[in-house]
Amino acid sequence: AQWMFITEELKGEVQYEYAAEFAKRIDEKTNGAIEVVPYEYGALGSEVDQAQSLQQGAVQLAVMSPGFTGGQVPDGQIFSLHYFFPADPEQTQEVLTNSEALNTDLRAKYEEHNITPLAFWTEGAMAWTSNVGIEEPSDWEGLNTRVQESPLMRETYAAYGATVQSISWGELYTALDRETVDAQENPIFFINSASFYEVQDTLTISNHNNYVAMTTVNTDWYNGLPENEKALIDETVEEMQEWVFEEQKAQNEAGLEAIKADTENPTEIIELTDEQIEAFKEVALPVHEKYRNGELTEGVDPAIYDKLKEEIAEVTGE
Ligand code: 6CS
Repeated sequence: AQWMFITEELKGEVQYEYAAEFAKRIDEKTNGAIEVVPYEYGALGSEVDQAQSLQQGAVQLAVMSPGFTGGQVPDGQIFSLHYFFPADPEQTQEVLTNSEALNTDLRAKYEEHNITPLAFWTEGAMAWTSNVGIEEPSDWEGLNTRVQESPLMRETYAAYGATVQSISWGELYTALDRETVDAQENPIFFINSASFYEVQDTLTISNHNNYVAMTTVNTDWYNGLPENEKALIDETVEEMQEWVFEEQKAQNEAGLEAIKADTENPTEIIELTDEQIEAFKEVALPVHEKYRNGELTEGVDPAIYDKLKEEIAEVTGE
């Protein structure tokens, strides 16, 4: 058999390397009987096109960012709330791996759209880049920032005074360079590998949330597999949770060093102090309740929010 596995990133980047490692493990476990073929971003269109390919069964597996299906699965937007998940990435990963709200309840919401998320994992803490040096909420005023296809992201940045634009990451470098977009958010490894820092003067280590990706399969295809093949997929996805955590950690650390070392494209690195983070939280936290109550985007299930919030509190002990 041959299974297609699409990703939203390029060779060397976390999502693609995940698919390549998954392919290697399946090959070893089946002595080559099942071949998994990883695809880079762009091979099958934009991230939004890719989500459709998975839903329609044109491909069997995909690494997908919930931000690109924010309109279809409103509850998937929960990952883009600012300062909701634990600040510590290990704790965030613990929640992502074990949460019932995510792995059972949110999974069911995606399955209504023929997408089965088998696992949720972080690609690292998000950082902001801009030319103005974002240090306090009011620095966002008048900035047009790039986000994924998630209505909540619009509301979150609106609370800081910014406007947003949804484009594919493949168009982002040029948009920043031409200043049709002023700012963007991504984990540091990606800011380095996609070279966004070359066309931005400042990088703010804000830790406002974690980039979350999902390992997904086409629901109909997966449900139709023989039990042993389903088990093979499940077991491999589970094993890879630890692998991908280490992979993103190493890539994010190396990415920060590479940005600092590029003296031809100097970037001012701003690390927010606890006090500065508090100022962002003051604006961001009221957005959580509004999201939960469905005031910002329609169709959100408050029970998922409530359960996840409790699960987070159990992990952080707060
Ligand atoms: O900014 C984005 O849209 C892209 N960022 C990452 C880290 N992965 C893929 C995604 O499309």
